[in-house]
Formats: sequence, C-alpha cells, structure tokens
Amino acid sequence: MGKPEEKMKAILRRLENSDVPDVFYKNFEVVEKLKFPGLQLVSRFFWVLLACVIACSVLSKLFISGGRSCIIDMPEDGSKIFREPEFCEICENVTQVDKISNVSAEDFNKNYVKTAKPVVVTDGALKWPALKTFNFEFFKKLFKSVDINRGERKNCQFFPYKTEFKSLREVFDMTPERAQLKPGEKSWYVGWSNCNDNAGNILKGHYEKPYFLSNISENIALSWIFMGGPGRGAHMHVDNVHYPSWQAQLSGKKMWKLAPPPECYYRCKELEVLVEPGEIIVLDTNRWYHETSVLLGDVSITIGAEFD
Ligand SMILES: O=C(O)CCC(=O)C(=O)O
Repeated sequence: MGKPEEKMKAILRRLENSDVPDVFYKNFEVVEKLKFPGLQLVSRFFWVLLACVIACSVLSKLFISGGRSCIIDMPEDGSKIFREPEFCEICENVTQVDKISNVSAEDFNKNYVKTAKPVVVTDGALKWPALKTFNFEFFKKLFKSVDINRGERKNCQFFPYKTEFKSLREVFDMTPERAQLKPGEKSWYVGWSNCNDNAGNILKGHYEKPYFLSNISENIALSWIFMGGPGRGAHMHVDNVHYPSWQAQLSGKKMWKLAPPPECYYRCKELEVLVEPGEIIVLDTNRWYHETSVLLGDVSITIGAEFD
C-alpha cells in the first residue's frame, strides 16, 4: 500500500477514537475503499459481468444467423462468434455433394439425414406445378392480394441482401424492367419467410412435401422463398434454426458453396454444387456454412422449409 493510503488510514483511526460522530465521515467513498477494498473489486466485476451477459444475449438474438431466424442481417462474420463447436464427423470424408434420384425415404434418412451430409435430389421437384407457375408476377399477385403486415407478425422475416428494399411490398413495386432483369437494370436478390396462412395455403397448391422425406418427418409450416437475378445471393453464413432444411429450385440455376465449420478446416473440404430447376438441395444449414450465387439466365426462384 502506498503512502497516501497509510496516511488516510491513520486519519481514519484517529477519527474513530475521537468524539467526532461517525455520521460525519463514514459515507465518504474513500473510507469505504480503505475499509473494504475487496468489495469494490467484487462490485466492479459484478457490473462488468452483467454488462457482458446482457450484451451477449442481445447480440446473439440480433446476429446469430446471417440467413434466417435473425432480426437484422448479420455482419458477414457475426454468426461465428456465438456458435457451439461442431464435431467434424459431419464433414470428414465428404468430398462432394452427391446428386441422387429415385431414393427411398429410408435410405435418404440413413445416408443423409442422420449423417448431415449435404445432398441434391435431382428428381425432387420435377413433378411440381410450381416449376411452371412460380414467377415474379405470381408472387406479386399473391402477396399483394393478401393482407400482409410484414414485420408485425412473429417469425415473418425479410432479407434484402444487397438491395435497397425495406419490405416485400417494395420488392413487388419495382419496375417490370428491373423485375425481368433487362440490361442496364440494377440486380436484385431477396428472401422471405411466408407467415401468412392464406398465402401459405395457396402456395401449397403448387408444391408438396418432398417424396424422400419420411412420413414421420414434419414439414415445418413456415416456408422460405428466395428470388433474384444473377450474381451473389446469400453471403457465407451459418443459420440458427431448429432443423435441417430442404430447398427446391424452381427457376434459374443457383451455385451453392458449402464450408465446414472453422474448427474442422484441417479435416474437411469446402464443397460446391449447382442446383438446377426441378432439383432439391437438402442441407443442415445450422452446421454447414453456406453461400449462394445465381448463374446467368432466368430469375432464380426457390421454395424451402425445415424438416425434422
Ligand atoms: O437460397 C439462398 O440464397 C440462401 C439460403 C440460405 O441462406 C438459407 O436457407 O439459410
């Protein structure tokens, strides 16, 4: 302890032995510090800890997913901070994304669901009416006809990615030239979850539960739609949703780049797969980092959902 503290302690001792009533000095901060130096540290530590806990929980709510289940779009590296470390069995020895067809629910479950191995089922959506019916105008008509107060409903999310759009309404107000990706028009790519029951029922008339998912596998009600022109789609991120997902490509072609979790970089490979109309990619987006880009050609339109 330095000299000033020694002197102060001596003054305090003399005050305590004097007739001066302690109300005159006992509430001075310096007296507290000298008498209970540990308490000061504990209380400072407590406040710092509390601030950290609050900051972490707010940040994880805001940023944990760059693709889904987050309140605002995540900075590119944000999701890496809060994720639990992964066992590398999911990606070890996986050197490519298999493209399969005509697969039974049993085999699919054993080889891909249980192992979390990414896969594309090439005949997954080949018979769906959505292959012919889904286009920009279809969604514009549908979402303009139902009363969507997007943003006010629970679980309703909109991802503008690199566009200036603030809502789905704004997307459907873009000019027909831009919607059709005419030369010279600004590119666009957006995603949203449908949480409107009326729209959901209409959408379900155009697609079905993928045939290779077992009967006990729930098709989680919320569907996700991603739509847009050539160029970058979703940036590299990992999700924080409950289950793995399927996503059916109904128009355009989309390249998926998959990366193992960083702790598995030395044991696992990055993978790439092109998904074409009629195909369904199945991926545990909570465990595999993923990024998408749309190839030159038609507007890319996909619909998907989680399953368990
Ligand atoms: O389809 C896309 O472009 C992005 C999909 C995605 O990020 C997701 O499903 O988490």
